[in-house]
Amino acid sequence: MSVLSNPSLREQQHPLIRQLADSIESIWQRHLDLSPYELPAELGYVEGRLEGEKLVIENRCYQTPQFRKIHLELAKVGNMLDILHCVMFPRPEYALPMFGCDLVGGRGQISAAIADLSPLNGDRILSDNYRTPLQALPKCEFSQQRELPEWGDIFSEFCLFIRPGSPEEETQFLARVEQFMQIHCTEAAKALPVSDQQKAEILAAQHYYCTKQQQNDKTRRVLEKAFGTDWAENYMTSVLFDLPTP
Ligand code: BLA
Repeated sequence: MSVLSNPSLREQQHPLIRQLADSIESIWQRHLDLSPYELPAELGYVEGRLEGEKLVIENRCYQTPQFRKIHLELAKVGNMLDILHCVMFPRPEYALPMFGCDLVGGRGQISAAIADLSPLNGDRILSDNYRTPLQALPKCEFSQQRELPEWGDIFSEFCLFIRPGSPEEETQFLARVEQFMQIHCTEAAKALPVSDQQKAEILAAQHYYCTKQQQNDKTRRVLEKAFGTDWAENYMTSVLFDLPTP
């Protein structure tokens, strides 16, 4: 069962999160050949408590011919924290980057909006079929750029990490994520399987990416406080950033 068929959580989220979730799903439905993806048991819909507030997590997950897993997660902690998390994990047979997006907000304000198409090759630079259309996108202007954490060496030169300063900047961020996603779906549709050697390199790069994301202490702390250390470790390594198997 798809847990987000109950739209209640989405309707309670910050408008930017709601709009981005709707937009991501409609692009997926339009461009990709979606099949169900089973998350580990009991982890599709989760409830916990954090500092007296209810924490709710709703996951929607698919696979496609080019992606082993595409994951959209919405989470809400009372009125304190609204979260959108989205990752598209390519199958290692295809030389595609990792799309990732995280929106974190609370009390009406988004504090962190991040989106990237992160390279998954040895030299960690996007290939020209991505760089060319990404460079051709209209320039973005955001008043508050944010600094990437230490583990953020996985992100590309096109990574956006901002705190939106106005409704206009929120709209601009939304448009940019839609552009990333359009480029990505177009390229994924054209992708051909790679050699065994390149596949091994892609697998190693996916491991590196996931291992770095697992070091995000801000995500981990929210999950630990609500569900405990072991649960948080299991969730981060089996739902949010599971390593691909050869
Ligand atoms: C930051 N992520 C955060 C923050 C919180 C979370 C509370 C701090 C916000 C701020 O500094 O303003 C929490 N994010 C979560 C939780 C989940 C989540 C609980 O997804 C899921 C249940 N994170 C990702 C992906 C990317 C990402 C896919 O999941 C990027 C593609 C990035 N989140 C990311 C980065 C930061 C962040 C770079 C800032 C980290 C820092 O400043 O140390």
